[in-house]
Amino acid sequence: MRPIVTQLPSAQDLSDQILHHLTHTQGRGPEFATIFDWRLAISYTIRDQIVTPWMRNHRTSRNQGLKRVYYLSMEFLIGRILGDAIINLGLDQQMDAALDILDLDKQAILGDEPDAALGNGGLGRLAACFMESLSTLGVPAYGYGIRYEHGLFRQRFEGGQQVEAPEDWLNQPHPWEFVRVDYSYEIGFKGHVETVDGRTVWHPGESVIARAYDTPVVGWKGRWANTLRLWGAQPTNLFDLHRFNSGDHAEAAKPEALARTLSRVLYPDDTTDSGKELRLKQEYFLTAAALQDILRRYMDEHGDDLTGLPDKVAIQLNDTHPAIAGPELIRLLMDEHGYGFPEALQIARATLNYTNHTLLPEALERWSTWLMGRVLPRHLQIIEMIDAEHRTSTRRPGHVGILKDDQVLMGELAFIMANKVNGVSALHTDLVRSTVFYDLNKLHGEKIVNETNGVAPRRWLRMSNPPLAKLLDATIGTEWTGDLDQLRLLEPHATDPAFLDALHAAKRQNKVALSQGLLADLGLKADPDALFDVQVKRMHEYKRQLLNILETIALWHRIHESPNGDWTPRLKIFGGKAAPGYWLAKSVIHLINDVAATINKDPVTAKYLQIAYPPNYNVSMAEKLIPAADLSEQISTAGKEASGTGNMKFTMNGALTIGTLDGANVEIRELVGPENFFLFGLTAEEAAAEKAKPGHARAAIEKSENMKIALQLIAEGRFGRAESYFSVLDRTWNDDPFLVASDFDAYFDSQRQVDAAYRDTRDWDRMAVLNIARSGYFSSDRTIRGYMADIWHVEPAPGL
Ligand code: Z16
Repeated sequence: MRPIVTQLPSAQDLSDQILHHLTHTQGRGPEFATIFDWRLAISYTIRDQIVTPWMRNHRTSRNQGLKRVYYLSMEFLIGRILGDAIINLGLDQQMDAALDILDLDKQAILGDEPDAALGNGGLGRLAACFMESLSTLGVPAYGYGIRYEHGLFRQRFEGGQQVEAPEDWLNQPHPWEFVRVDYSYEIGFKGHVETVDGRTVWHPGESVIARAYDTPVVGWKGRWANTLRLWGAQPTNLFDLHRFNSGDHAEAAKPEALARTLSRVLYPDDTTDSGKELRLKQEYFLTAAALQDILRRYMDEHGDDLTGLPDKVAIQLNDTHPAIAGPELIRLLMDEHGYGFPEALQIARATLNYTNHTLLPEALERWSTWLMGRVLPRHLQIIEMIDAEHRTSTRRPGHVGILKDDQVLMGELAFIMANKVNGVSALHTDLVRSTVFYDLNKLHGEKIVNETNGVAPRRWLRMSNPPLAKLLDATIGTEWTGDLDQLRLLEPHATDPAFLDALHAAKRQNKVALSQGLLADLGLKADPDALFDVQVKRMHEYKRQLLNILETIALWHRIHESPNGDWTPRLKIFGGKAAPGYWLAKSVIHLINDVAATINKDPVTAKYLQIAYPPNYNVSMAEKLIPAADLSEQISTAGKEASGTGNMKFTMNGALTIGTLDGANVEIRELVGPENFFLFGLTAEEAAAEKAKPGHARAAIEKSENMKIALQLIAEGRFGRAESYFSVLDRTWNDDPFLVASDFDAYFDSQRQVDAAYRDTRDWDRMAVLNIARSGYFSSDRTIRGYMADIWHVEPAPGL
């Protein structure tokens, strides 16, 4: 294979192309063009460049009959595309020059793009990073998801409380997608099952069309691009003219109504199962469309014999959400292609794999057999067959299975149907083996493997942190972008004063930029030399934003006691959304905002302590906050956070971590060195034991002066009416399932060590260098190589 030489366009070429698209695609002359018109013209220009590696993929993969990876996910949290595509194509300098020629402001153009927020948090963003790494590594792959018209809701605060508004990213042309009217599949629901001449036929009672919308995802250096194929629902027949004419207008519109709701909105629950019929339909819609597409492509390329499927197809189920893939693949093999059950089962099992992302019981999907039987009657039959086969083959009747108490356990289904099952960090995988899948692990120990998460360094370092990227390029060359282990080359510079000064300056530049944003958006005057302490993630009790805000209150109180003390100035930054029905998480948001309002206007503590909670945390905001952070808050109750991926982004960008031994924090700490990490709190084992002690919360609060003070100030109404947070206070005193009280003093003390460490700027910066230098392991390129070797058994395309 010839090495890939890509001809990069010059600045002049780009500016010509942009003007061409502005006039011919966008239909606007430059003198009338808005920012939006220019952004579209620029996006089409960049998209043109991606088409080359995209076609290379299609030709090579098909002509050479390569094995492909299929990543099935209900969420892809992409964020903005343009900036990332420019970086990956290596066109940043040329584009800057082109924009100079056209006299356009790059930040304004990039900032005009709405986030594609088709995900809740970590799981969706992981899928997006994986798509990018699959392209960077040149692995033939498709991502399959749903083209939600409305992504994750937008968050506002009113009186300090979260208010949700619909997100509307498709209310304007989306320049990155190609609609494929020729790839449309009918998806059935409900109806009844019939057996004719020994062959089972499902007659769905209703159906929709899944239509493909393709977005190319380009990898580093523009060598390869894969497809993210999102399904949009279309009505099977636009409407029933006959019914309409006879006056039954509502009945005539029914098929359209189902189609319009199916891909309308992303469920906003992070790590909780909503259990709604529409959600089950969405899951089946994605899965059934993907499997039809996969089988069609396989038969096009390799003929009708589907026994060879596992040699050419590896399917990854992102959590249990697409776990109906097991029964659906068996159904297609049996009912549509005539295979017997044992053979269908064997083919499906050799093709499917399952990633577990949580141990929280409320997140493990279960569907009542009643609902499953009504929405997917044929699938319920097949689930019963899989369950029966599992119980007989393991010769432990009555033992662990898929059907239990009239419910279908989707975790068990996914496990039993998978060739490999993986956890997402070393600790999490151990806990998967010893807790949720304890019994299944005893039966199939070889199935479970670990693949510690990672993040894409192109987006999360090169694109989002230009000052640091520039310094890295100047110090260790540019190869780190595609080979993050090369960050190791920084280690010798950890003792070089000139380098430490430069690193400090890069961080400060990001902090100044963020401060300007906070001033404009929140009216908050931040001191760029204060310690920027950041906790950004979904609001959830187990993530313990409550611990953070209680510590803030206690600190505020202590500063008041000795206002002339030697305090280390700090800006506490929070960001994150609560699921709309999660009342406790919402009252923590309310509390943080009320505490911020009080503390920020306190002249006594003003120079030492401020709080910022910008609303509507999303991928674009993360790209601004993470590079400006000094301290990364990773303080979940040990054993609850499966991995975390924000933790990795902070480390890579030179923030130090204050954290518990949870998820990937464990591996981060080992790699960066325990002396460069602020550890506190109970271990997963200790936490489980502590929780089992009756009265643990009250006992721990009584022992902690600082915690008592914080709770008392809230109860006194110092931040707002105490009734607003009654449920939070009550739960903390009487139940405290996530052990805020038990870990409080350890956290408070650890924060004081942070204060002291930050005052030694040289040494802090030295630790920051070591964090960056040792973070290479957390590239999603490394993660994907792990999946390739342990799970998928695929190779990059020849020459890549
Ligand atoms: C999610 O974001 C995660 C788990 C889950 O079951 C559902 C959703 Cl929407 C997260 C985990 O909480 C986090 O620890 C992990 O890093 C992330 O998935 C990616 O694995």
